[in-house]
Amino acid sequence: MLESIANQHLKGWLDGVVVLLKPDSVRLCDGSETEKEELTAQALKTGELVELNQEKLPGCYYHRTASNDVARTEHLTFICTTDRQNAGPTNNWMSPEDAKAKVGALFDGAMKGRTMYIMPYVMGPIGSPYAKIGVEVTDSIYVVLNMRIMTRMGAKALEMLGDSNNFNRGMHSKGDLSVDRRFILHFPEENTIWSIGSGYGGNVLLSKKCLSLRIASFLGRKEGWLAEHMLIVGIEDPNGKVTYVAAAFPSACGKTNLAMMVPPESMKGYKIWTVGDDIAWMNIGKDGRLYAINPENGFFGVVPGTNMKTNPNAMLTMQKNTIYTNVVLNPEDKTIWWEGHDESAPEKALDWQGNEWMPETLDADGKKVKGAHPNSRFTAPASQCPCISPNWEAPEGVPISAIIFGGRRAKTAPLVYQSRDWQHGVYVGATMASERTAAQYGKQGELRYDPMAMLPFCGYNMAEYFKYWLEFGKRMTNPPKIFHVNWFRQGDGGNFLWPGFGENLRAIEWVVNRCNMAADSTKSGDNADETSIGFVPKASALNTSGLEISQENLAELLRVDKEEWLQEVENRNEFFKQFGEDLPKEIKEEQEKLKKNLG
Ligand code: SAT
Ligand code: MN
Repeated sequence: MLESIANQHLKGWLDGVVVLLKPDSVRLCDGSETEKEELTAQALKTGELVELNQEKLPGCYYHRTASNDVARTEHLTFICTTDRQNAGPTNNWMSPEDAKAKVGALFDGAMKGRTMYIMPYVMGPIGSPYAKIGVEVTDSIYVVLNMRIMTRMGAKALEMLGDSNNFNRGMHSKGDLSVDRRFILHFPEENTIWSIGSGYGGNVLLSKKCLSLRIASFLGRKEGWLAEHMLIVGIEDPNGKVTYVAAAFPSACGKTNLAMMVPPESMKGYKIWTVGDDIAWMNIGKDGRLYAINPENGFFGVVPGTNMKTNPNAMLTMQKNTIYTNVVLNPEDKTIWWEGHDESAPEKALDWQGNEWMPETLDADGKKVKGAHPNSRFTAPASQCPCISPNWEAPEGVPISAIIFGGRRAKTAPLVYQSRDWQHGVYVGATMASERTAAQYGKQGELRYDPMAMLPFCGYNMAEYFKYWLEFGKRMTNPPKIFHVNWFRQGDGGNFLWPGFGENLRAIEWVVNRCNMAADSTKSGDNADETSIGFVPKASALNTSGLEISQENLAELLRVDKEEWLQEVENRNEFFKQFGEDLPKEIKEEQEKLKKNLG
């Protein structure tokens, strides 16, 4: 089998992998339809997949993970750099030697009695100068079928690789699916990933968080580009002008919804074009602007809460050729359901663990048992999205006019504001946070800082990452403007002040106007006020036509409260302490400036 592989670097690596993993057989995936049908048939036979109703959901299948294996396991995720310092205070670290000894022993013979699938894949549009190649081996058909959707997988990747040695080496085995023997290891210096003991998306689709963020952020710094946890979206105004923005949010802040947003009725003529919903690779173009590609080929999105009101485009994307993981299965007519679905729950079904479930099922505490796991997912081809951008596969990417950072903050952060310049913008990204309210789990007001939404995904020392961002800005003659948004500000009674969803386009419209204004947008102009935290829209500059919102609520949404912000500065100080002397002086400068501005 391996004899057919012409690339000697690849063959050499695979020879070693086979000796270690000892699979019964080996299959090189070509990405063809025939291969998909064969593997699907096998997975149906073993129960790894369940065929869904092919009339209602053509090409759709259902999968359940082990019940201890339903999300990324950050505490079992390691950055294995030679020098511990290079992983930084926010990552788990193991030395490459220790990691290979310890986890190599788990890989030894892990594929006995199993088939090893070899998947060459491309991240980024085929032929793009910014695309990267990876090869993942796995013993899971579910992983192969997901990777077919999430990446450009198969013969075309081998073709693009040619005889180059420049590819990511990814080794995955389900192992015995025990949490005690689960590890997700990154060796950035060797462009290598090892993952064992899991069958869940982010741990095993090595193209996604492992390669496209952790390894790519490391490579990006070395090679002069950015790998970011950002959606990419084009906003077409009524004149047909399209402005592209990239946006980073921590989880549960509506990234996929924003990427596929439907403009409100009253904003006629606006169109939203999705380029990506999770990851952006960004390079500086010849014109000194920043260009973004979406390295992925599909969406791996959260399902609960998705319906025709919250995200019709996501709903339409997942009507065919989709793999559903850990939702409710109606065994009668082979359809699926989840909490927040448009239709009412089936009267009797199987929950995400395969147990009999009814909508009224209560747990020991008398609470309703959820049928779908809160982190249940759909995997669907990006090309099926009704609002996919005609430029989503442009080899050079799309030009980014604005970078938007966002968090979930009940107080403090206004609906939208603009940083004064790149350095201030990096500070705004570095101090991104989400706050819990009493209605949610955790302590009220408890803040979790998540710089650029990259805390779990930065493949090197985060203090160095801040430095790299600061320096990167100086290389662009025409850098994007940097903004911050908060859709979640609350009034004193705990009510949301902003309606969210499609109406968020009103804040985005202000962002776009700030980017495209003829006057110098490093000044306040007539659509913004300069405040201690940056430029905040004048209430009159936000388009509120067709929106029911009181002047008081609007004023509250845009208010910068001195006391809240002084407290915020204190909290940021606490968070930054872990970086010690490594924290760039520019970040300290911005922190001091903010404090001074607040008086
Ligand atoms: O499972 S993934 O890590 O890919 C999804 C997510 O958490 O964003
Ligand atoms: Mn993500």
